[in-house]
Amino acid sequence: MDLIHGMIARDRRALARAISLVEGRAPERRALLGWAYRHRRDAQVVGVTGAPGVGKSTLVDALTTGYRREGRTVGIIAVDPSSPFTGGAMLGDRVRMQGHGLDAAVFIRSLATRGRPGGISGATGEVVRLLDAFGFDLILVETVGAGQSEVDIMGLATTVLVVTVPGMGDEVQVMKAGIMEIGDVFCVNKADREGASRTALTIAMWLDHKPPGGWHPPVVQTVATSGQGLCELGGQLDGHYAHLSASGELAVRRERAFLTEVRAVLEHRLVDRILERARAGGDLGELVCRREDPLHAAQYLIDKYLGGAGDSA
Ligand SMILES: Nc1nc2c(ncn2[C@@H]2O[C@H](COP(=O)(O)OP(=O)(O)O)[C@@H](O)[C@H]2O)c(=O)[nH]1
Ligand SMILES: [Mg+2]
Repeated sequence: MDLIHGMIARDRRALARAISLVEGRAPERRALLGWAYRHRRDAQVVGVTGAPGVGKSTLVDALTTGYRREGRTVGIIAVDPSSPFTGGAMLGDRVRMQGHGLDAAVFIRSLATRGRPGGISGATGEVVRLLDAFGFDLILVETVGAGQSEVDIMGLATTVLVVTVPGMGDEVQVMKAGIMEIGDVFCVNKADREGASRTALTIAMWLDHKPPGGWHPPVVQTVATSGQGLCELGGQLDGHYAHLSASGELAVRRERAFLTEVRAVLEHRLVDRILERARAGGDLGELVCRREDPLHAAQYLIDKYLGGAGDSA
């Protein structure tokens, strides 16, 4: 396929087109992903997550500046739930990242989630694969930290960076249910504001509850807009990667990422298949009419269309 030749020749337009085809689930998708898997380079993938407005995009931009200084190439994916229609990045992200827009060693792509639960991590994983095979040294994935799909996406990362801001320490208890658990490096951004040290301390204290041994997640204070603390943050991200390599945990994470992708494909396919058949068979309308509880309705469909393969509700 011409597109694959383009990817091999490191043609960015070919990469952009390949991503669009994969995202749009075009027929070429299989060949592209097959090629990407065979030519994987297993680049470091840093997942950057946290609530909207904490400064993730600004941090990604500043980290990228640092990586470029070291001569490393960077692929960036922003998973953007806010644009179900345009499929584009928030204007703010575009403007902010513009500094790297002309740098051929940096590639930025925004993925719209388009309200596809379960499909989000699938598409993201596939785009990570394309960027990896294309040959970027480092891949940064920015997502808004909320819910299971976020945790799933972070399953694709070798290193998870959780971003908070001063004052959010009090919310640690709430956050820990999800994203806090999977953080490898923590960052209190906007440290130019009051209370950064206290928030950092709260997070550090919470992290002390983690079982000892292995990697202990550091908490770094940063000011993304001025670059303060960015050197240390970059160092901790690299340090975590070095730890993963040395301890053998990197292989475990890669297996986990692989399974995350398999799972995403399965979810997508099975759910689609069951719903299609149920719709064609008139079951959906009937279930709605009967107004049984959703658990029973789902179990009925599983039993009927998966031959009772699902767990009993
Ligand atoms: N004061 C201060 N503002 C920041 C800092 N980092 C980011 N911002 C600002 O916070 C706003 C949101 O940043 P953005 O990177 O878009 O956050 P995101 O939604 O997490 O990606 C922007 O106006 C940034 O300029 C910081 O360290 N200090
Ligand atoms: Mg952002």
